[in-house]
Amino acid sequence: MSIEALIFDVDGTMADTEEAHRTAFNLAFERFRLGWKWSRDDYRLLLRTTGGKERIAAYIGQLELTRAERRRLYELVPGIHAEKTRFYSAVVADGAVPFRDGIARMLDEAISAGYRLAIASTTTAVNVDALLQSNLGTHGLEMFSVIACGDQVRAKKPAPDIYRLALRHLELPADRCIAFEDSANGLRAAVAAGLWTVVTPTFWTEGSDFASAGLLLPNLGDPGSPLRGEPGNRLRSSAWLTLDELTQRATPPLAHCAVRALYQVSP
Ligand code: XBP
Ligand code: MG
Repeated sequence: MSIEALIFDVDGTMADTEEAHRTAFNLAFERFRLGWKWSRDDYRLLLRTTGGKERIAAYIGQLELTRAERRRLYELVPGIHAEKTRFYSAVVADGAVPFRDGIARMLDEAISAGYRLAIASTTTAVNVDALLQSNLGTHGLEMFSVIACGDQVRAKKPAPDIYRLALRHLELPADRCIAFEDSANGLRAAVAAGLWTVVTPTFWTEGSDFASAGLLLPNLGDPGSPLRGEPGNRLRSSAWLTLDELTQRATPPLAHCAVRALYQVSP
């Protein structure tokens, strides 16, 4: 099967965004005078819940509160999250959050080779727009055939729904696509949707269970920022992940497919 599309997660994968998210959450909590402040350690644990609204609700769920107070706070979640999104998207729109090493290069290589690009993210749509436009320019969104994100699906990662939605809009089977992720939740979602997945963890997700990843790297690397110990440690051809090596790795060897097909044909 030949690869036809690359599907990117956003937060942590395309850019290391979670410190900006954490800061935006804390600014929103201040604005609502809640007395909450998420430390880096708090946030690393809270990131196990995907989706900002769901993360705030999970935090409220673990506080010692009266039933009435808990209900009052739950009702505030959409407003708190909207304020957080205003803070976050403004910071990103100002260009404060650059793409990770290798992302811009991989996008360009894929487009030049005639592959289609897609997004499958848990984050809010306005955040995706801000990040793509600040890093790729006003036409940045046009590089992507499909942008599946945020509340377009009810069940967020690790559920496969957002990846299945992206595949449906691409009108491609999973084995014609490759996913890029940074977290255990994201990897589980992509693998459950049948996708071969490259994982590039960040500080917020390193040390998680990435056993089902097709390839695990610190980042995609670039000629200007080669990966230490490559080629040889994990990569075969260069000190950065090239589109050629990526697609060779994601496509099982033809012989293997042929033998398997023969086996399935013969009774
Ligand atoms: C990561 C998430 C998001 C962000 C915060 O999304 O789980 O919730 O942490 O963004 P992904 P929102 O890795 O799938 O891109 O507050 O907009 O949810
Ligand atoms: Mg992510």
